[in-house]
Amino acid sequence: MLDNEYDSGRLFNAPQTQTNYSDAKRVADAATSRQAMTVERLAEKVLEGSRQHIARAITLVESSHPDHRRISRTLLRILRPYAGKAIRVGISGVPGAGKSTFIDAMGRRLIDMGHRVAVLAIDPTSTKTGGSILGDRTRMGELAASDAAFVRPSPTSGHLGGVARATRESMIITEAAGFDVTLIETVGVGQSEVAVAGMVDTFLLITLARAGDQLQGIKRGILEMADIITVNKADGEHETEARMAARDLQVAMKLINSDPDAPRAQVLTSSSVTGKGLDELWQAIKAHRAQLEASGELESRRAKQQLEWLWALVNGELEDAMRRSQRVKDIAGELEAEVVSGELSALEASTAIISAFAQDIPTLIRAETH
Ligand SMILES: Nc1nc2c(ncn2[C@@H]2O[C@H](COP(=O)(O)OP(=O)(O)O)[C@@H](O)[C@H]2O)c(=O)[nH]1
Ligand SMILES: [Mg+2]
Repeated sequence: MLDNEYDSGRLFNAPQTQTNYSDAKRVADAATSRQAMTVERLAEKVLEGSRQHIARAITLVESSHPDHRRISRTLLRILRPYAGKAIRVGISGVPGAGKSTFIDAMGRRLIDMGHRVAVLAIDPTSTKTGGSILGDRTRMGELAASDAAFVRPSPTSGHLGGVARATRESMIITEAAGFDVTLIETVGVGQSEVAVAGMVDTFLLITLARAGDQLQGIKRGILEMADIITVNKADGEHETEARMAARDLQVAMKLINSDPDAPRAQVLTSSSVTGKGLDELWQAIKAHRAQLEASGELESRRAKQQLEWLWALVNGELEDAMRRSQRVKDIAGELEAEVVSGELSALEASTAIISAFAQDIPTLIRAETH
């Protein structure tokens, strides 16, 4: 089965070209500080649950270097049959809603119950701010210290497509390594939610009661995606307020969904500080998963996710190839100017760009199709 020179070759050879400096450097650093090993050996170590090798495998799938992508594909092909059994939960909510604190509190609870918890993130903004990673490190300190948890900050390789791919593939790795709950935190600003919804079984929205926060800043689309909603920080003087907000939101959910037959999201309250409501929330997540399994929807949901993912990959690859195309680069500036001045219609210009791109395709996509 493993017939490719890269498959049985050694990992982390120095990249010949550095298409993405930071990615290439990370893996190259890994090469100098660690012994090279074959992809089969790496997969074995991941399956044994070696934390060091799980981290190394994730670094590999985060890389966008074509050589690393090829090795990643082999690694994932070996690991995929061992993945897929975990409970996958996406966690969304506006910044400050308490996602990271919740994951820390819930994660520790799940570990006490005997689960092994992987925490991943999709945060395409983390490249710019770096803030959320630092925040998560301190907020999830206790959880991260546990042997039964694996906490990995969002990859910072740039655009959402790349970040989402890395997170999805990291999930295969942690699941194959025996982590039976995957919690994926997202930033709560839109597109990354869609990406997370495309890879989890249960989508949990964390919201707040105060000052109309529960609807402000949350796009209707995100509410529609939610399987479960919790009004968080239901503690101290805000507990009653949170309960009332949850009741209102439960009523509002009836009106929000554009599909009247779609199951309505359950609305609960929770506090990561007192721990109140966390058990109920986990029960709701488990019940949702059980219902998906019983109705056969889990399989169809995951199949649909795979198909959406397939076309996202095709689109992403085409877009990347388009950006690399020299022929497109050569004519784009002039065409843009002509469209702006009115000499050329956008339709004519797009035809010219696509024709130029079509001539370049055979060389641009070669690396991905062997
Ligand atoms: N009172 C209260 N504060 C909380 C709770 N959860 C989080 N916080 C606080 O809210 C702030 C934002 O939390 P964080 O987990 O970083 O939010 P995130 O941006 O959604 O990940 C922090 O100061 C937390 O200490 C909670 O359940 N109750
Ligand atoms: Mg956070």
